[in-house]
Amino acid sequence: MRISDIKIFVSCPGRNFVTVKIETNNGFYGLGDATVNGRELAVVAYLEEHVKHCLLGKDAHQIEDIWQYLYKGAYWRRGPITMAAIAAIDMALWDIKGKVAGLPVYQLLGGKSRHKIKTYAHANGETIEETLDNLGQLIEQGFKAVRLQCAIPKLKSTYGILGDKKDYYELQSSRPLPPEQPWDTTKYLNFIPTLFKKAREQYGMDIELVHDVHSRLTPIEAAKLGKDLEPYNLLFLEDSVTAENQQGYQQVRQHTTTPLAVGEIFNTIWDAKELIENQWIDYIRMAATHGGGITPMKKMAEFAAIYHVRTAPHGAPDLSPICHAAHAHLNITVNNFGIQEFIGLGGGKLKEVFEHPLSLEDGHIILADKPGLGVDFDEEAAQKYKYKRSYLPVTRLDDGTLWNW
Ligand code: GCO
Ligand code: MG
Repeated sequence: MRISDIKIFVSCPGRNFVTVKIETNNGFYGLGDATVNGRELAVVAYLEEHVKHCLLGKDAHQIEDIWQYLYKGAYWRRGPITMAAIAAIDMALWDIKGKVAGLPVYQLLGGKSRHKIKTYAHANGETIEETLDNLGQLIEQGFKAVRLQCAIPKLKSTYGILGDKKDYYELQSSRPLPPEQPWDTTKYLNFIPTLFKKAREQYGMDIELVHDVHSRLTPIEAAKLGKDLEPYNLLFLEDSVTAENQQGYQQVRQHTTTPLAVGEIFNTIWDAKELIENQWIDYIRMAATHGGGITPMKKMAEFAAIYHVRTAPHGAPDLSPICHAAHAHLNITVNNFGIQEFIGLGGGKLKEVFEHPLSLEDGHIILADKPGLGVDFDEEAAQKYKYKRSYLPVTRLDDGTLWNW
């Protein structure tokens, strides 16, 4: 079974997605997600100019060898653009293998370890009251875990808050340049424990709670926040510190029993190696699209299992339904699955373009049995929604210093 064509689509059904379709000479096709939010066309160029031509004519069954060929064979390893391109090829090849076998991908990965996938939803708001009202609604809908983000009083805007935007908070396509947002660590650290205190007072201890710091703190500040949040028993504190220097997490870990999660921008297992083998974290959040595909995600989960680290894949809406489906197949099979971030199944334009096998029941994702990944992509519908240049925001301190967004 030979790779006969590789097509790359860029569309914007609500937000930009890069979709890869691999076709074979015996009539099969597979789909992959190559979206890097705000840098989409760089991945397209990598795929068009440097990947596609190397793969035409290759045996589509050779998933491991093709992965190594693209990773080791380029000499230039790692990086978000390269790894998203490799990821999309890898997902598409697993999709094809599943279709050829007539089996869902999770069967090829080892079968089911569970029958449903626990998720955490997002509650956010301009005030504590609004955030907690939203939390209450999610509890009523059946969610067992919820992430809380609330606007910081006296800061003009805060990460994770919708504000007056109708679309999800990171889609900035109406603006030509990255929007700038302010940051103030003191105001933030003084405020967040109150949000969680009130959440526990109102809803008790059973609902599992998450918070995303979005890499705004230094290790010792994160350690303090972790300690301050201990009475409110978080499921995990996400991205409390940037992780280029993995040792930063050692410092956070030494001071607090609040569980720690990190990894949504990681590209390979090497980004998490020290974090995992030193047991400085509890959840690894790598995504199939940004972490090089299904092949390395399975290896990473097995490596993490040895060190009591569970998986909690990134689930933002800038990952396409193909990536969400890939996560579902991994989540259903790996023994050390923890939880899946969940921000909706996508309606409207997204539904017109992508058909997927996921549904939500009582705060859990249910994965329908379909051959391959179970996703379909409507090329004609996708063409209606043209790519729009779009950027993530940047953050500055009061004196103008550039900070982590
Ligand atoms: C999350 C993430 C996202 C990212 C986004 C960037 O935990 O879901 O932090 O919200 O900011 O995916 O493109
Ligand atoms: Mg995050």
